[in-house]
Amino acid sequence: MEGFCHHKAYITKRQQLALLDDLLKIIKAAPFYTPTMPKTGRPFSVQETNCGPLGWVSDKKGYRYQATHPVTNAPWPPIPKSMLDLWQTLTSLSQPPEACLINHYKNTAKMGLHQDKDEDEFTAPVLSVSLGNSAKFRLGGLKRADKTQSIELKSGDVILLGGPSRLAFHGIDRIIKDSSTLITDQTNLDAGRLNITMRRVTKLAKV
Ligand code: MD3
Ligand code: FE
Repeated sequence: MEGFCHHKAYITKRQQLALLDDLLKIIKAAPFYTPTMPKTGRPFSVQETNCGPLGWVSDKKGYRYQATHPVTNAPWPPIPKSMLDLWQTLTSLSQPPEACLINHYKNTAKMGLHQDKDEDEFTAPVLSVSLGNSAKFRLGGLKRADKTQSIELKSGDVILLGGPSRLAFHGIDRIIKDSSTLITDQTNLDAGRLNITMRRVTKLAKV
């Protein structure tokens, strides 16, 4: 798919440990919550939290971006410098990401095929970092029925979804248990996998 770029093993083990440390601090300030599906109220199998000026949330009322945690009502913590640096290096955009969504997958969690369309700006790419156990990621086309491919995302991989791929259907089929030792029980994260995505939500200013 045009605009899709997979940087395998982009983040070193040391950087992954440092990033995990940053994330654990964020999770202390903004604990994971279990989002629910709009209308049905069915819980996601993934737990989520955010950092940055805006966070993506889902509940019975719908999907949206908001400045505060839906359970604690506190403002989201700031995006760590390591993540902002990664955005700057890989996107070359002068304007920072506004949302940084943190997804936690237990080994049995998955995410159905969907498009990310809740933003007002689609010219900026989405940047995603994988930590912990590997995932079978599915990437399709612009229509749900388009052909899909399966891609393994490992700890330290970074993917960029720019151009047409920004609106591609995608999902997580499954997590591969015991495929990484990065996230241990002492992190209170039940092993599993973390995925961190940064996005532009509002329109980029004309510079
Ligand atoms: C392709 N996350 O947070 S990351 C999501 O692993 C999401 O947690 C998955 O889908 C995860 O919305 C997949 C890779 C990813 C993220 C955003 C995309 C792929 C994307 C946006 C557009 C197209
Ligand atoms: Fe998505």
